[in-house]
Amino acid sequence: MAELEGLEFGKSDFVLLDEVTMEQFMENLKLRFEKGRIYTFIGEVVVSVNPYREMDIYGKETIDAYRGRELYENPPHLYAVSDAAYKAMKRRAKDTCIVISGESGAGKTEASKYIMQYIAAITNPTQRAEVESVKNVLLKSNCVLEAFGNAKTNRNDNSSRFGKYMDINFNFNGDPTGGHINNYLLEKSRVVHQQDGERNFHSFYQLLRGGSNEMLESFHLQSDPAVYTYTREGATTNNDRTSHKAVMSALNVIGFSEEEINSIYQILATILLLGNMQFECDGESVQIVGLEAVNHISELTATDPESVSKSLLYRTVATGGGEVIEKGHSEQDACFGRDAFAKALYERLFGWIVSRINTVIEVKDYNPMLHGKNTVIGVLDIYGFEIFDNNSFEQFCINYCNEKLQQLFIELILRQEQGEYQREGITWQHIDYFNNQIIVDLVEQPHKGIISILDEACLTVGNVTDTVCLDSMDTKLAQHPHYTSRKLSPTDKTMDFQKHFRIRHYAGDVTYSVEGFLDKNKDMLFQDFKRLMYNSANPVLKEMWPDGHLSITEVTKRPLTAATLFKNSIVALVDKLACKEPYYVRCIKPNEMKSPVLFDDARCQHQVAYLGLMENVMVRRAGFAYRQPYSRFLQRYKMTCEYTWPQHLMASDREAVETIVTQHGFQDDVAYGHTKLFVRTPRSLFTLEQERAALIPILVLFLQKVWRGAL
Ligand code: AOV
Ligand code: MG
Repeated sequence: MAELEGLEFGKSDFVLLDEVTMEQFMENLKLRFEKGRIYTFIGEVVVSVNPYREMDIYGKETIDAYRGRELYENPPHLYAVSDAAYKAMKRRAKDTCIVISGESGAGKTEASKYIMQYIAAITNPTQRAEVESVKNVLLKSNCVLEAFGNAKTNRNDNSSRFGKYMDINFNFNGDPTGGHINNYLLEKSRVVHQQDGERNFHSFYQLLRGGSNEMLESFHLQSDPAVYTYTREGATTNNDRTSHKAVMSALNVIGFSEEEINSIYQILATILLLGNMQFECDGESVQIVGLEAVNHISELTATDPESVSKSLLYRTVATGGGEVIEKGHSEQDACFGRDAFAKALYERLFGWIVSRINTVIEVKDYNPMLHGKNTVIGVLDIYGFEIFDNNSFEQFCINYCNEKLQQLFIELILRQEQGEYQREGITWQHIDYFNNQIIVDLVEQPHKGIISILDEACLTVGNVTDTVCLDSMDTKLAQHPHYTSRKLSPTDKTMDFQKHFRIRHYAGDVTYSVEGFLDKNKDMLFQDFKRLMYNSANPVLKEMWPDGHLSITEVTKRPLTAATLFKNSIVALVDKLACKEPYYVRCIKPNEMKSPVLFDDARCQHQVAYLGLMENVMVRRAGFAYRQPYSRFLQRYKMTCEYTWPQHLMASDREAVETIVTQHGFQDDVAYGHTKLFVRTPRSLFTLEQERAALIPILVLFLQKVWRGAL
């Protein structure tokens, strides 16, 4: 409980509020934001408000102030929670994780970078070269992943369009020995289409703006993004040029070879050229307009030009009789195939970059018998809850993921509290709060949930359209309290009767347009493209397409759908997090204008409500707002009691603590655990803190006199 700042900055821990009301909560949050105090605790949880300006609070001095200190010894900060996670890992050999949540633009990715920088700064004091190199790669990986996985959206200029969970491994010394990155569902539809005002992934603009003339020339590219269909919507910025340099240098530091780096950019160029490819029908068959692009693509992908055109114009199919035939595309199919190919190229490139980084950072030669337990700190930075004007399959997946994380938050915060009371032999008082399991079930329940209904529609042979699938959802889910069926609300003006359904998420209502859901869920890519890439003479490209060796007759098994794959990966992620000791950073976006001075009360209150922060405070206070090991309590407050200052003569620290508590008259407000003192209301502690603060100057004077020999 950090009461080290003056009260003019508000309460640094929400458990210290006089009363737990939304009004007081918001007043405190706003005051702190206005005073430049962007972090506030709820016990061990850090609530962060995006400052939208550079803050001078991340430098070396601040790092030194937090290093090795207890949570309540300093004002609230990301560093405090990072240090707590690090200490738990080092002292108690606990695997820990830091889960960062909040809506799009709330500051999650920035927070995750500060956390990693802090961990890098406090480890490896002896500067061992191999540890330094691991740290360097971990830090540099952010730059590369952001270039390829982030984009400008209408909510955030640098929005993460993929989820990232990074494990950092530590040896018994507490120094990083390696790590592993898991990435989740890259929003690949962005490669071929962006909403108004948004951009494609940064990497494209960085290449066009930052790539050298020779590079662009050899890739047959022009530097203006407006020339390319896939990048036409967004403009380049000066930032793109500097970022390109930084990304190139990061790729080098991580250990990508020149050939690999070149291949990465050749793939980006291929995608841009593909996007401009047009088809025309001469009455009988479909043709590619202008064969120059085909030659350029074949050169960039090290494939032969005939195979490139063939895979764009035909697909190989196996007939019922086992015969293999080539079927010409319609113009529409050719466009669909081209876009699917471009998206898949990018997705595989991204996946390959992540796995390539993983091979560099994976822990090598670790022998637990020799080196002790290998512990980890996991950092989760995943896309936040999204409500756009037009919400599609991607928002559906992203918001489902946020439901799962909210569910985990509820479980862990409760479980952690309960566990602590049990361990310490103290009775626990139950607090009720909204459990979003019902929404999680709506999405993921077998047979009845939305994902199952989508999958069923994708597996059905015949012409099942998005609207037919929506009919099925409406019928099956009409009664669900968190699903709004069109059939029950035909007069609702905000919902297009043909296309939309609505989910009441824990964070608010979101109306989804079902258009494109089935295609995105099926995520179909003709085998011909896979084979084309597998046959590339470029080993880097070939490596990304191992499944290309299958012939059409061998491709019998239906692949899992995109939604099911995503669900499985999120379930695995939640399992991974659940077995670690969790630390939380809850990010709040103060306004929609990216303004450093505007605190939009209604928007903030909404976030506080749906993040469950009020309940979080209540849980902390209901039982006991504050707990501390006896020895530590004694060290801090022994000066406030004549029987304990400077040394107590009692049988145990616990007895000494009992004496202090009784002398200050709040014995009815505490419980004595096996190793810790539990205090119900913060007010009691506040009295002690004030008394301590008043005594310190007297004590200093006293000590000065002793030193000078005046006493
Ligand atoms: P997000 O990760 O939560 O959104 P970011 O971390 O990208 O959000 O933050 C959005 C922007 O807010 C950044 O680009 C910075 O300009 C600013 N910002 C955030 N935190 C800080 C800070 N501590 N100090 C200064 N500026 C900050 V998303 O990835 O869209 O869900 O998918
Ligand atoms: Mg982000």
